[in-house]
Amino acid sequence: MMTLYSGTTDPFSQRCRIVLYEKGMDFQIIDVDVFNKPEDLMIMNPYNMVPVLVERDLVLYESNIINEYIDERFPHPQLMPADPVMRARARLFLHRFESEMFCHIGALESGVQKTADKARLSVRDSLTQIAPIFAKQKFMLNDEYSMLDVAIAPLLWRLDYYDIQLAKEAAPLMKYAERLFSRPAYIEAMTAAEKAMRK
Ligand SMILES: N[C@@H](CCC(=O)N[C@@H](CS)C(=O)NCC(=O)O)C(=O)O
Repeated sequence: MMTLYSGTTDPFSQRCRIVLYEKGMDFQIIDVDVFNKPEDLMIMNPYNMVPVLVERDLVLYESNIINEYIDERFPHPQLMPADPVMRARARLFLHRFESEMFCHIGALESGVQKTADKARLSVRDSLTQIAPIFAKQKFMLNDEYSMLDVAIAPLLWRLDYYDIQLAKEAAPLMKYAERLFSRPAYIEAMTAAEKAMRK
């Protein structure tokens, strides 16, 4: 059975919880207090961060790497596209999410006003840029739910929590976000602390 070491408010861990619930197989989740990390976390992940996935002698870290492994190990429903061209496009999107948006999570959570304000503007601009996609299609890659939707959902959930305000042009993005938030696996994968982030 797979075991996920997961932070209860951590957007990266939430990504992995979503995939585990989408797959509907047996797994165990161990909640990690990121302010009081267990000593063995450093042994499992040299960066001493969550999420970490353990399955027998396999130990993985990095949310997107964990999620691709779960997707290949339990192929139904498949979250990475089967077609190599679409798969490559999906990986490029995942890379861009990290370098344009998720790289700002630390700053948004830093409690340092100036740093957080700069991060808010960058995230807002990146999200505004992708908003028009949803006037044409249901999900990030096409009309099918995919790993890209999993990867971005935790950030969309935290927009109010991070005090990121989007302009009116981003309305299609928020409609899309509601579609993601209403999925049964999304709801099941949320911790109590995450539920409390958004009214
Ligand atoms: N790129 C990593 C990021 C993981 C990450 O930032 N984890 C944070 C979550 S709060 C963490 O464990 N921080 C603990 C620390 O920095 O001490 C991923 O995708 O898994």
